[in-house]
Amino acid sequence: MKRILLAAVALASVSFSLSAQDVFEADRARWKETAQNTTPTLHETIVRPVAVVDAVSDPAAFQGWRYEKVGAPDFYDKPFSRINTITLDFGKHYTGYFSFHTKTLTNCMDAPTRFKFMFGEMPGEMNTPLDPWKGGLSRAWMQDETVTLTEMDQWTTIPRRLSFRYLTIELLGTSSGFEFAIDDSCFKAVSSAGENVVPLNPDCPQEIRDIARVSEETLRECMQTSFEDGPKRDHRCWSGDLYLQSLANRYSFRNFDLVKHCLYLFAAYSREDGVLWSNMFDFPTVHPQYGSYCLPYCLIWNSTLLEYLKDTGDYDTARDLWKVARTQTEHALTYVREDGLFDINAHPTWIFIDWRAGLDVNAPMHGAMIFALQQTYELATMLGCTDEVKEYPALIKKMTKTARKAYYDKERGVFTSGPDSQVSVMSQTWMIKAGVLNQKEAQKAISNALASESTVMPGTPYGTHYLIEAMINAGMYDEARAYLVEYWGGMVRKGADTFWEAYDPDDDFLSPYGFFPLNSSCHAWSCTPTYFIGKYPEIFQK
Ligand code: RAM
Repeated sequence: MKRILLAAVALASVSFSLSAQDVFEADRARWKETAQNTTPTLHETIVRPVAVVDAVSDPAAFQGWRYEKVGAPDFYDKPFSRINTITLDFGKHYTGYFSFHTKTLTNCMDAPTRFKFMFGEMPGEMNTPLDPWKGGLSRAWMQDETVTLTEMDQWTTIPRRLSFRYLTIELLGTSSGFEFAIDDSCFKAVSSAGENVVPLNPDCPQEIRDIARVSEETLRECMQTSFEDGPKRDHRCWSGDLYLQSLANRYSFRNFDLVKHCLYLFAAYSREDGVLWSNMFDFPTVHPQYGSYCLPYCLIWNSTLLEYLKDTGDYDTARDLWKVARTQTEHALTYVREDGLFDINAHPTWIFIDWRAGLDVNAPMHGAMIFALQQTYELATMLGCTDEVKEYPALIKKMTKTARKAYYDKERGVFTSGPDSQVSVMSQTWMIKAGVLNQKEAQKAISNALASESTVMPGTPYGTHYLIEAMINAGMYDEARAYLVEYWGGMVRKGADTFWEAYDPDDDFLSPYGFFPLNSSCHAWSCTPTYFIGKYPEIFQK
């Protein structure tokens, strides 16, 4: 990952020096203002713990741990030195700010009092020793905080925004001859989502309702001042996640201003050559993660703009941002060879398709490029500016032909990818999304890929989203429903309140970062059952 990012930084600096001029100079101030003006207000809700729980080590539980309720949270008048350590369950996932109040019970404090707070989304994350640190990302993402009070009888707020369901409070040190209580605690939960305005059919089965509810919770928690990828880790808007969130938003909160806000964030702060960064933060002030450039994410931004236009009919925005969309495909076309093959090595870049280790991205990226050309052409058609992209239809044809020639194994009825002819689900799904196969061939490709033990499976709900979509495109409706119920329903059965960033039904400890407690367990790209269930009621709600 680090190496990839360094390569991306190198590429970024090359492009900066090549493009002497800022291609969007005339637009940036206006775009920034629009991004600013569409920043949503966060709704605040005060919540309190609903139970005291005990951790139970249980090999049958997800990641080996579960919580058992042991009582009500009635510790507020008890001397905390006698409690010492307590775990509170807030009943569901929340994102926001934690405050607690201390009260002197007897005598007075003679030295500071120190606590350790550990906030977590999952029982396994809460109960796995974190040190010595083995994770591939910063240790500081973990939500353990040491707080030292030099005074009692006041409210204290932990400054950092938290994302959790469970909280363990441990007393690390206090003075003798004095007693105090934590006599109140509260959590200010924040989200910009509002209410779900798209109900399910009254006769929708319970297993689908459960999946829809968890999807909606996931999206709600990720809807902050931008569509964040995960409120626990990253705290920013990634273009790939944004696309899927915008689809799920259509069938739930229908907060299209937030989509507009995010589209403008990316546009306003794009690189000087007009290429989009992969992710954006909007606090404390708006900024991209400079150096993080991800080619498929640039392209998928075009699809988000197209879907936004279809949802809202906001032609002004689409016209305003059209040149950004065009820049993304034009830039990506510099990777396409004369013979129509997408060459991932044309320039150093990060091609993210799924977090599954070892996934070969040649074929999926080729499919993603064809799809991007189709979507950008569709956008141009809606905007009446196809003259600017008149070569795209011929290019799509050429790349489709090349896709079949270079990647389709007709004998086996699957796409293969890379020097080892790898068969992966992602190769099939992106080629099907790009329309490279007819329905019958698409059905065969998916069935063949899924039937083989050696097929590289997606390791995330992000990749799995595209598999469900490919199944629907291929007319495999029963299979799509069964897979969705098995995969997302599997998380629900394992105790999910919100859907997880990484999930493999056969490996509860899978992590893209080498250490599962780092995983985000409320992750934007996992919320798309809402989209499928809402868009295809005849498949999913019957
Ligand atoms: C991780 C996050 C995010 C994703 C990127 C590629 O940092 O999971 O959601 O979009 O990877």
